Order: sequence, then C-alpha cells, then structure tokens
Amino acid sequence: MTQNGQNKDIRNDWSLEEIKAIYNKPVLELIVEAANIHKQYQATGEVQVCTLLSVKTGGCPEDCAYCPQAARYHTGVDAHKLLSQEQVLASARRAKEGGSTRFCMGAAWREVRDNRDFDRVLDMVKGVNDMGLEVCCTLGMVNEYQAQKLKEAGLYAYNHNLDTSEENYASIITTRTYEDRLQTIDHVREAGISVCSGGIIGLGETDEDRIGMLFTLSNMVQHPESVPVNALVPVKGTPLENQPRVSVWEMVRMIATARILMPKSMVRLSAGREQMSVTEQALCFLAGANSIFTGEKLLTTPNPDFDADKAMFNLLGLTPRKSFKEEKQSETVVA
Ligand code: SAM
Ligand code: DTB
Ligand code: SF4
Repeated sequence: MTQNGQNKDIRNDWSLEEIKAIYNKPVLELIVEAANIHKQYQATGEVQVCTLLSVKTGGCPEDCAYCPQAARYHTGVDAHKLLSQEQVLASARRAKEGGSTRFCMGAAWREVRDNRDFDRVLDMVKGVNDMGLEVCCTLGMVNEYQAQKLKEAGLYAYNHNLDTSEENYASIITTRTYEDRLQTIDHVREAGISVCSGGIIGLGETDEDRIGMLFTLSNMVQHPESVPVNALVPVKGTPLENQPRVSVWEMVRMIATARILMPKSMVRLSAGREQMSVTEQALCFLAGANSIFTGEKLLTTPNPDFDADKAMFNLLGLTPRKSFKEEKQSETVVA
C-alpha cells in the first residue's frame, strides 16, 4: 500500500502520451486489454445496480450547455422544489426492493447553501443510510464543512463530474470553473467520502479533450472510486440539442481507457443507455464497465425500464453486485 491507501500497482503518474496511446489502440485490442485488467482487479460478471432520484428538479442558475435543468433553457422539464422525506424514502425502498444497492439523490443546485433545505437533505441521507443502502448525493459545489456534515449524516459517496477537459470546460459551462470543480472534489475526499467523478462524451469535444479529462481523473492522488461515463442525452431547448449521438465505439474507447488507467474504480455506464442495444451495452461491460443506473428515469430523462435490464442481466449472465457497505460490514464481522 502507498501513503494514499492505494496499491502500488495503481498508478497516478500517467502521461498524456501514454493515455493517448492506450485510447488510440485498435478498438478490439483495446477491449481485450481492458478486459484483462478488469478480470485481474474486478469481479467479472458482477455489475452494481444504482438508482437515481432527482430530489430537486429544474430552475438551476448554472449554464451547463447539456443540462435540461438549467433555468435559462426552455426544456419543458417538470421543475419541483425539494421532495419530502417521505417521498424520498418511498423511492429508496422501491429501489432497494428492485435490487439496487446504491441510491443517488440529485439536486439542481449550483452549490449547497447552509439553509433548511440542506438540513432536510441531511435527514434524507440519514434515512436512506438507515435502510442499508449506499447513499450518494450530487448537489453541486460543497465546502469542507458541508462535506463534513454530509459525512456525519451517513453519506457514502458524492458525485461531482469534471464533465470534459479543462481546456474545453469554458465552452460548455461559463458560470463556474474547472478549479471550482476540483476544489469540491478535494473537500469531499478530505471529509472521507467516496468520490464519484467522470464526464460526458458527445458534447462536441475532441479526442484530446476526452484524453485530457481521463488524464486529470487518473492522476488524482487517489482515483475516484467511481467514474461515470455518460453519453450526452441531447435535450430539446439546450444549446446541445442537435448534437449527433455518440457511437458505441466511442463509449467503448472511453470505458476501456478508464478501466486500464483506474483498474480498481467502478466504471459506470451512465446516461445514454436508453439509445443502446443490449449488444452495444455488452461491449461496454466487456470493456470494463461494471455499474449502471436502473429505473425508468435518470434524473429527468428516460432510462431502459426495469424489466428490460433484468432480461439483459439474464441474457448476459450478469449478477448484481453486493454494496460496498455490506462488504465492509461482513469484513468487520469476520475480523
Ligand atoms: N447540479 C449538480 C452538478 O451539476 O454537479 C448535480 C446534478 S447534475 C444534473 C449531474 C451530472 O449529470 C452532470 O455533471 C452531468 O455530467 C450529468 N448530465 C446532466 N445532463 C446530462 C445530459 N443531458 N446528458 C448526459 N449527462 C448529463
Ligand atoms: C452521472 O454521471 N450521471 C447521472 C448521475 N451522475 C447523477 C446523471 C445523468 C443525468 C442525465 C440527464 C437527466 O436525466 O437529467
Ligand atoms: Fe445545474 Fe447541475 Fe444542470 Fe449544471 S448540471 S445546470 S449545475 S443541475
């Protein structure tokens, strides 16, 4: 183990050239290499099932060009204030019954403010944690005290995506900086919360931007435990509404490169599955993806329905993974 708690064969000194060489390999060779790393570090055939819930939808002051929840775009999203504790717990219970082990609550906030809504979110975190689920939140920027409060309430993970490369960031979002993003990730890490951070492809970025984002993620002192790879879901009314759909080969390249660079992280095949066939998703699992969001909705956009995913798991011989929380608890019992 190194000082940062990672195995010494987990690297955080990748060069841009090395990443570029991996990313640009012939795609079948890339898949084989990623599949080998996957086999070495992960339980192949196991996929973590996570559920998302938008606890506060729409009306966001930010200008993220991809996002249906930004107030300035007219996307017809059904905006609502913070849900009640009862609504959230009912949804978490359904997710658990459906086999989910991780429940992620999203809010269309620029940042967390120290107000009653934050106190209510802390209660939601406590409630969902008490149900035995791994709780994740994505609430925008947080400072060190807010991260600490979330940790004390029982938060397991915090999602805060880099979305794209540092160079491309200002063409997608102007209302905050890449540095703001990295600072929140630091606050989350320092509070002892598991980090979930990845990005989106299909925003109009170049291969260099994709490589640049992977460079930042894979050279963090400690890799994010979870790396979501989203394909843009183009939403009418957003500046990116006419972006062409990304091809499965682009998803595969991104997932496989992430798997090779960050062997121990969960690589999450996130937004975009609704448009993918089972065959295409199978390629992503082969390339190292080992987590998905299930349930008919992501935050505001459609996702494959529950039965379709169940059928896909059966067909591909995949099994839902135990939560990390359960794993930790059983290790403690044995020790
Ligand atoms: N407001 C918080 C924030 O921006 O961090 C949390 C919610 S935000 C909706 C969470 C993530 O969803 C974004 O960082 C982005 O990666 C992803 N996302 C949003 N809209 C998307 C879209 N249309 N297609 C794919 N991913 C999207
Ligand atoms: C992530 O990387 N993808 C999820 C989750 N983290 C919060 C969100 C995807 C949102 C897709 C657009 C929507 O449904 O609003
Ligand atoms: Fe707001 Fe998050 Fe959407 Fe950006 S991605 S507009 S911060 S909800």
